[in-house]
Amino acid sequence: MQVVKYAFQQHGDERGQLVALEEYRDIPFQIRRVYYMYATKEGVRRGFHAHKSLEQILICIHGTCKILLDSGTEKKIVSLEKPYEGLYIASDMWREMFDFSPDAVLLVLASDYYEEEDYIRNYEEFLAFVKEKEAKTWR
Ligand code: T46
Repeated sequence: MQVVKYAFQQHGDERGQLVALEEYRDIPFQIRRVYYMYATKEGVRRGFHAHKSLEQILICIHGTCKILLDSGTEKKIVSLEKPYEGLYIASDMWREMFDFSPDAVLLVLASDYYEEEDYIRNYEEFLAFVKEKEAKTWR
């Protein structure tokens, strides 16, 4: 499994840092939605789903958190600890977010609007979805 983690360009000067993100330049898709989570309670684990077509970039702009990526055959844990780092998550990837520091703000750039129908919330369904997609690729 290939983990795609971006290190965005930082425009730093004596005043501090600034990061600018432009669609199709820094972000590989059209940004249709931005959301963020904060004040995550200690010990909470979020996510537990994949998507049928949504692509996203996760940026922990303050504090730290960890992301479990599960392709159906392989799992990897990625730490997000810097406000200039972005983790790309393809649609057909099971994800769980955990170990949020109390001050963590996790910002997400998404390729599409919120649509509940795009979610795969059942792990067995996710495995079947991945298998079917792979079979189509080889057909
Ligand atoms: C994902 C991970 C990284 C909305 O109304 N609009 C939105 O755009 C989103 C993202 C959520 N919601 C509502 C739906 C739920 O009632 O907010 C509530 C919490 O959403 P959810 O339980 O899906 O949150 P997470 O943290 O489990 O997952 C979210 C995204 O939903 C998901 O796409 O990949 O963050």
